[in-house]
Order: sequence, then structure tokens, then C-alpha cells
Amino acid sequence: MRKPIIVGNWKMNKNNAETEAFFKEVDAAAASENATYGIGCPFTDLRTAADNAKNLIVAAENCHFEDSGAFTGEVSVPMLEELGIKYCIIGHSERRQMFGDTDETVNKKAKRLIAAGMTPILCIGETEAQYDAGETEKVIRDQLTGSIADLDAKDVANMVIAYEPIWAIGTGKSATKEDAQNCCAIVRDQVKVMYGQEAADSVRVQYGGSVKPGNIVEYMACPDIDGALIGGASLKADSFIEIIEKTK
Ligand code: G2H
Repeated sequence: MRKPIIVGNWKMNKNNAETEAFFKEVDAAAASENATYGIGCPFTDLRTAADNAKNLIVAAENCHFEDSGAFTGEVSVPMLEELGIKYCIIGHSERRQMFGDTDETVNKKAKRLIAAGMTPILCIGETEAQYDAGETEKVIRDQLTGSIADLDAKDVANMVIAYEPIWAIGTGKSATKEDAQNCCAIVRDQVKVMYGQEAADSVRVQYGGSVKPGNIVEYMACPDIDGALIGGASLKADSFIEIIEKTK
């Protein structure tokens, strides 16, 4: 019932020539009725990505919630719309930890994206210290309480929420499939608490954190995991194609 969605997150990697080469190599493999595949890339690569994407969806990695103004270095939602971008990653832990994103600003970004008819890919997840202290469930519920506050249930139903334990990001230490399933089920339950059963049944929940060709299948087999947000393993065309082929 929920269409899986697997999205690469290039972070601050690749120039335009590399983007064009990747999309030319990977796009045909991403043709699928059963799942959606895409790439989140730096702002400077978005036009090239969009020009070379027939099957892959293209996502920005951030946006500002205001439309214009004195916000040096920021990019607004209308600027993304102009490029035909339909998805945007918001609240990634790297942005929360290094660039001051909070549940409140992530919530504002989600609202602005939804108003534009775009799909937020909203990231949450606990730190290693919180995990060790047994606070994971509380952190997930608290982050969602702030990040998806005051939205319409129908809009929440169409969102993507990425659960990414921070201790598993780029470390090679991926969560066990049991832990990932359990946390994605908590995400879905919190959506149910806030917006009801229908939104909970429809929202797509991704797992992220050292996902690669060797572990994607076991994550995708979990009932509450509808996809993945993939960093390192999305940078090489052959590894991303392998992930696509294993999940089509
Ligand atoms: C988590 C993930 C992509 P990686 O940040 O969002 O990166 O797969 O490299 O752990």
C-alpha cells in the first residue's frame, strides 16, 4: 500500500560534470512501478540533476522557510520550485548539529514546502549518548512533536520521515534490523498519536545510517520501513544501481 522510496543523500559531494555522469549511468535503472528512487544533491547540482532525470526524483538537501530577504547563503522554496524540484531533505542531523536547525525551524521548513506542493523528507534521530542512556523513544517522539506540529493530517500522510540514528551515520555501524524496525514503528505510532491512523498508515518512514547494497534488503523487509536515506553508498553509480536492483 505504501510505495517504497529510496533516496541518496550526496551531502557536500559532486560537481556538475560528476552529477551529469551519475544520472546518465543510473537513471534508466531507476524506472520502476513499484518503488521511487531519487538523489538529494547540492544546490549547485540541482539543475543538472533535473535535466538528466527521467526516472530518478531530485531532492534538495535543505531550504529556508522564508521566500526571500536578508538570509545570506540560504535558498528559498520558490527558488527550488523554479528548478522543478519536488522533494527536499530537512532537519538532517548534520544540519541540526552543525548549522543550528531545530525542531522549530524544521517545522517551518516543512510547512513552507507543503504549501508549495513539495514533499519534505524530514530527518530525526538520537545521538549515541541518548541511545546508550535508553532515551531513543523519547527523543524520537519529542523531535516529531516539534518537527511535524500544526500540519494537516493529509499532508503528513504524504510526507517522508527518515529515522537516522546519529551514531550510525557514515560510521559503518548500522542499526540492527530489529532496532531500525522498532524505531520506525515508534515514528509511525507518534504520527498516529498526532494525526490519526490514516496518516500513520500512509506516511513513508525511511531508515538511514550506513545503508549499503549488503544490508538494504533486510531493512526493506521490515514492516514499518518503507525506504532508506543513503549517504556514502549513493555516491558511486554501481553501488546505487545495486541497491535499486535489489529493491525493485
Ligand atoms: C545518514 C546517511 C544519509 P550514510 O546521514 O542520510 O549517510 O549512509 O553515509 O550513513
